[in-house]
Amino acid sequence: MRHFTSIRQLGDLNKALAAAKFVKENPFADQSLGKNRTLLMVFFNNSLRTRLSTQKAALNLGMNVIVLDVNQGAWKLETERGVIMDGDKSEHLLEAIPVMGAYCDVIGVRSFARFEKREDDYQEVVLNQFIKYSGRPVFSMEAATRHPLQTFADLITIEEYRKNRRPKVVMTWAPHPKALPQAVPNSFAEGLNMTDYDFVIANPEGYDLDLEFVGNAKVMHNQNEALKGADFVYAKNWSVAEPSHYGQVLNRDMDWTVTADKMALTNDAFFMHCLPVRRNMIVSDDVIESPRSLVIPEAANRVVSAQTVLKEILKSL
Ligand code: AN0
Ligand code: CP
Repeated sequence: MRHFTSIRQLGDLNKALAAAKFVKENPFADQSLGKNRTLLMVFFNNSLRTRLSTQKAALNLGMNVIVLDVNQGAWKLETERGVIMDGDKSEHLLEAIPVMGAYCDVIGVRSFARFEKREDDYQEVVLNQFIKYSGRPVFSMEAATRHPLQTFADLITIEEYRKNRRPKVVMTWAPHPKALPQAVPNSFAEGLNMTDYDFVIANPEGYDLDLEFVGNAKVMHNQNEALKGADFVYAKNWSVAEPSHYGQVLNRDMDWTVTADKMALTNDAFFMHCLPVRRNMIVSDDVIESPRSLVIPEAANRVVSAQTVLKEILKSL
């Protein structure tokens, strides 16, 4: 594997889960693989988990790590070609990317949806420029439409906790005060479509995800119905995906918050969320603090997912 921008690039999911299990049980088995190799992590947006877990994963593989927060201390970057640069942006991404590539062997990029033009977001303009101009393997640390390292960690977590071969997994929309990208739910749906689990997406009318990601999932607009018999409840907010209201917040219905009453409808389900989460908007205090909440082991598995992917990329160098 050279670039990693979608969970589909893992290929055979069972093999990838087995590789992840090996990495989790033997975190220092490949300490020489990354010797004298440098990872550059470029953040256009904030991060806690991705920043720390990916750095830890790289250190476990013996790599050196450089982190660049583009909005803190670097030059403001223009991303559009053809613009007369007479504004506040001092440097163009088209120079900055190959320069970054000159200082490292592998690049991780976090660049969220900007909600300016849906086309630009859904064509992953920024991430693809890194692939085209850096000359290095590039992996996504959450881009405009996908968050594959998160999805891989989610799939590893479900694999560890599932009690039956075909668990019912319900991804439910939940309210949030600000517009959030569709990257996490798109990517989770893409990943669940690689399994044969019973996969249901629950969201209010107007919040359906792009069909490219929904795949074979059953989409329901009644959360209570969807939750019945669930083994895993995966909560997430996202803004409107459809072109006519792209990136807007049309619904803040607190009846979609995942509470103990909602969890009582399930088959004693585990609760999952990628974090960061707003308590008592997305999920109530008692649910996230309950013994059925997997949010901490799920976050811990981010090291495993990043290390498994980085290991494959290093092997391709
Ligand atoms: C981001 C999102 O929803 O995509 C990152 C999640 C990993 N969340 C926020 O911006 C709060
Ligand atoms: N889940 C996740 O990617 O968290 P961060 O935004 O803190 O990296």
